[in-house]
Amino acid sequence: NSVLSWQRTAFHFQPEQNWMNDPNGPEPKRLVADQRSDRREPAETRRRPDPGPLFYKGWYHFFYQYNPNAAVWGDIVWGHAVSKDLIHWVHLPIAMVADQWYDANGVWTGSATFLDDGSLVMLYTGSTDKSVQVQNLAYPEDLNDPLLLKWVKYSGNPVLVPPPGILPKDFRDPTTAWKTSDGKWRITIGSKINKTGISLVYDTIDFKTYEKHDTLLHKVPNTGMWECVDFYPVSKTAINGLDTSVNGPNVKHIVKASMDDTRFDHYAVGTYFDSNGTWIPDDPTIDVGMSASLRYDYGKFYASKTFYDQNKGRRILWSWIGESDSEAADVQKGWSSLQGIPRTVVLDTKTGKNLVQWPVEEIKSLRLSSKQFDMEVGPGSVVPVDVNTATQLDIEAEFEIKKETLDKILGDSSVVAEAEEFSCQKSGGSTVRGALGPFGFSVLADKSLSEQTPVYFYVAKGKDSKLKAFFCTDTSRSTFANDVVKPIYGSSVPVLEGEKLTMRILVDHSIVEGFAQGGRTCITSRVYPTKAIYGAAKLFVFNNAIDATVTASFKVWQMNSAFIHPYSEEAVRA
Ligand code: DQQ
Repeated sequence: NSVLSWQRTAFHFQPEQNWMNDPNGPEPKRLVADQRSDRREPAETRRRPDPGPLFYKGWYHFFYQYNPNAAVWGDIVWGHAVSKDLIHWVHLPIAMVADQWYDANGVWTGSATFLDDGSLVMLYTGSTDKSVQVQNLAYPEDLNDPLLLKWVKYSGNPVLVPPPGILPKDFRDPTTAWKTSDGKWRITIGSKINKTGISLVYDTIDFKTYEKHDTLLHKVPNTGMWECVDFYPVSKTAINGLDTSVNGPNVKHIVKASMDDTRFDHYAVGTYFDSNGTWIPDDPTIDVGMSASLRYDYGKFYASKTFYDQNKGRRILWSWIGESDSEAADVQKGWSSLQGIPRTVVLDTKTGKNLVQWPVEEIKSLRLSSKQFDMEVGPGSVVPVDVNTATQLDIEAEFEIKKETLDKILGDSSVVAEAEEFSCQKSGGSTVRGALGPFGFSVLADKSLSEQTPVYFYVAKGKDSKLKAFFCTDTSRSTFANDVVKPIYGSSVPVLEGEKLTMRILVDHSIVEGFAQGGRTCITSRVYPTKAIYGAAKLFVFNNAIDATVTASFKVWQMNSAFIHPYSEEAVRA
């Protein structure tokens, strides 16, 4: 029906049909059936051109967890596609299928590593004929083939089996390898012991035999199974990305784990010790997976993986974005899940404490006509933004609260500080009014706003009398459909002295990606309007503050669709 067909995206990567999950070099996991509202799987990758996606002989390669037979998780193989620019894609034949005893129950998530001679190895998790998780080695059959169409599985597989003390179903998703100072390769693999999430470490010379460390890369109690661990360096000073083996005094290291229990991707910034392969967080109170710790994204976003793009000297983050509707709806649509727009990821050199993520620059090639708007939005107002259809948009906006109001609220000791009490999830969504917010955009709204998805800032006074900002997306009124999970998402976002409040929003049919303050806090949501579709989808700017007038300055681009072609000789002719 036309409501369901409208939901298919126009510039996000999706297989032609059926189920997709983790970017691979990613890996697999349990069955859909025992998965609550949560039909998702993660993945990861890294180092040189990392797996997951990787750049090889002029093409970006994207491998992903794929079910060729249905729009639900199961029968997992490695889907494969190539692109020149991370935006337009050509689907390729399946790269690896479950044809060996050591991957009979699925070719799960893995990662690629570029060796010194420019060749490539892939390590992936196989779920064996007995559902034991083991690590396997594969490599391209023909390194002269820029499309890397054929993959050969090493005859000595599996190369790693669960070590003593690790349960057979808790050993998966090998990372991209990085170099140790004595010239060996090192990988880490997520697991758990009781309720403690851990990351095991192995050294290898040839990817066939491995030496296990007695120490772990890291562990955090009460976080459960760590899936799709990612580990990579970021520069403290430069805005370029770093290849996975880079280390030195100006380098911090990120540990990311996809938390199987909560289905969130958590990371922390810390220090890596090459001598023994361990890592410690800069701030132990926000360690990986702790409730106060950082997340790549506060919406729907899991099993992500980074890779170093040697073509442009940047690190890119890919993520599996699952559905928030029902499995029955997915079966009816014939597809489930998509990949987020790839993001460049760097350390926030201004705060030194968090990453910043931003859609890859290539996305700008899809921008069509634009319109600039500059307006004052008074307390309690909703203003339609005249942009014709609003189903494929890129919005960049700056907001400023009138200085008089701000000074009055922050300076008046009788105005109670409320920021410490606020949370996007628990404080009631975009209709709850405070002195200084919420304000932002309602996307995918129908004319009467009976369906709408507000993406907004909430700003409040903190106990130190300074302004604190939150970035939220409220999907609670996004659809009349009753088979959809409709959370209010979000988190705090650092706003530094002299900075305006800025946001960027990408809208593509059923996905909305929001980036606040240059990508310090990000929220991806899936929305399934029933009325605000096709020409009836509108954009509004709103200000629900009680006291503050805000100045809104923003530009809205209509976005073109990407070409995502079936495989043919012609489609891959460079
Ligand atoms: N997905 C893969 C696993 C991984 C999980 C299976 C994460 O390797 O742990 O499809 O989503």
